[in-house]
Amino acid sequence: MIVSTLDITHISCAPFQDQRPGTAGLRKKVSVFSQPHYLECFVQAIFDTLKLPDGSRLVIGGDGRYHNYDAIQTIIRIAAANGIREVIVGQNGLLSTPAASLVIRKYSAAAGFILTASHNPGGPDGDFGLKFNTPTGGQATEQVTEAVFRASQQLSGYRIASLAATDLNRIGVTDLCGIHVEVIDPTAAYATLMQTLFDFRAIRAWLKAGHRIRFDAMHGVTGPYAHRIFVDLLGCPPDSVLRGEPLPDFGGLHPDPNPIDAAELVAESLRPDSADLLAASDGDGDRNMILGPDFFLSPGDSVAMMLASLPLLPGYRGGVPGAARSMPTSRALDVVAAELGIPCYETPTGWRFFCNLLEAGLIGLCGEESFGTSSAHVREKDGLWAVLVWINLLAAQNRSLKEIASEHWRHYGRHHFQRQDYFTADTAAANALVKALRDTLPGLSGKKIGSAQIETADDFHYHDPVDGSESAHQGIRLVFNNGARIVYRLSGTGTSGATLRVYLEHHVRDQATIDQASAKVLQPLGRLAAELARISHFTGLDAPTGQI
Ligand code: VG1
Ligand code: CO
Repeated sequence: MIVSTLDITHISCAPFQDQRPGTAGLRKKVSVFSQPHYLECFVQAIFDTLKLPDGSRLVIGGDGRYHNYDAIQTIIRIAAANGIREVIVGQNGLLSTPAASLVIRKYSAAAGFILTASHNPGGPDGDFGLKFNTPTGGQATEQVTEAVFRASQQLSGYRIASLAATDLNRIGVTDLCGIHVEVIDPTAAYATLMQTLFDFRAIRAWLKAGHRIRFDAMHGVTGPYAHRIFVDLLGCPPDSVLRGEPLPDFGGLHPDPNPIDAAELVAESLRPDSADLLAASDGDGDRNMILGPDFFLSPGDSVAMMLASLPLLPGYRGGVPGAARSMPTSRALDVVAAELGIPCYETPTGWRFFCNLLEAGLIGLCGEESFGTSSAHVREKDGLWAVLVWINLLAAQNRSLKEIASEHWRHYGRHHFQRQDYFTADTAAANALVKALRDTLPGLSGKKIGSAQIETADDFHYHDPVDGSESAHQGIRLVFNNGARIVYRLSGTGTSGATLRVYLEHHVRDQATIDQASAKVLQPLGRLAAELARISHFTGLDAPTGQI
């Protein structure tokens, strides 16, 4: 009998100094990630930090972007050299971010690697990314990613096993020199879970009655999931799924579900024959955009309205113990939570901050303004889950999305919300702006501006109620006494330059202002935000470079 043993080589190389993970993993241009030793070193730094026991099980999958396939082969080789003995990987290297979270939990894996730069463009000139998740299925905490960064800066090399390439296209089990590699159907466990959370029978009946949905997968990872769930299980016609084939360059598009990058879907929603629900998801399937006929549902409203209607969904009949939103997300959720008498937590931007709260059972629903929503069913935000929530809510209530929203606003008031982005190639200028703004905070507190007064002016500091960890400088908040709020922070997901995000919000209760367009209501606040931060002075920009 021939027993093949693992052939492990130690490769020496100089450490990289730029491997600090951002809001959600390490994101760099493909050209950076694919340079010799770069990915290998980052993965080695993760193993050095996590110190997983020998024989551990690992989950690997990605959004299918350029470099996905090769990177998976490299990660398997480094993992094998670092004691991993079982690898679970999605067929064709695909796993949506929420499905990966689920698979990690289901298979009790010691860790998971998710290869994605989310909504960032792909292809040889695009972006690549890698994030790693813990056995809970959630992203590693800020403390762990910082420890990985420190380890990466001191690395003297990495260990790699010589293994034949794994055939990722065929579902099944292979033994590679004692490493058990299982290629799984990426949609199976996820589709099964969704059927336990939602009333598929009611949705099928609603669809049979002539209602229609349109889902734009934007050539990201959700295409196969959408086909399985919407077409195979719910009986929607196949053309309900647009751009359903995952492509390495996302067809040259930004796989970002927002009204600008998914403009085609918005145009469809304005046509007289619009579907009843139109939705899109991003490259890795954790974001969602929800539209109805002639109606755009803002993400902050979406999570608030979900909380108000949760008991209509089979998986959530008993409600949730609490809810949470990232700090810049509109406070629409707080108003609903207050009425329900449950706590609403405010966390820094990035899904990883929700994970402790979810794991401790303190919350059961959470969301971000950046088109992210999810519940305790996984430890990542979940695009298709959010779409199913809305399809189920429409089927259960037999009212249009617009009608549901109008009624919600009549009861709770409306939180007009907008995010303005200012991109500058000059990172130093963006940092100087934030520093100057921080320095003006003491003088802004209590300041009268027109008929309103600034009640709070601070730099958001988070104290995690579960593990007691502290996260400082998470965004500058100006809270006014008239229901308005301005938040400023720098993006942590870009791969070049800097993006200043300015979040504008105004809670209004009178029907006339409720009915106005958010862009109009928030125009004066946007001007004020630009003035207070002296955006033009620091960046030379007189208007946002992007607006959602
Ligand atoms: C952005 C969003 C944030 C989101 C993050 C990851 O981060 O603002 O809310 O969690 O992207 O989303 P930033 O630092 O650029 O503002 V995804 O879909 O990339 O995993
Ligand atoms: Co994403």
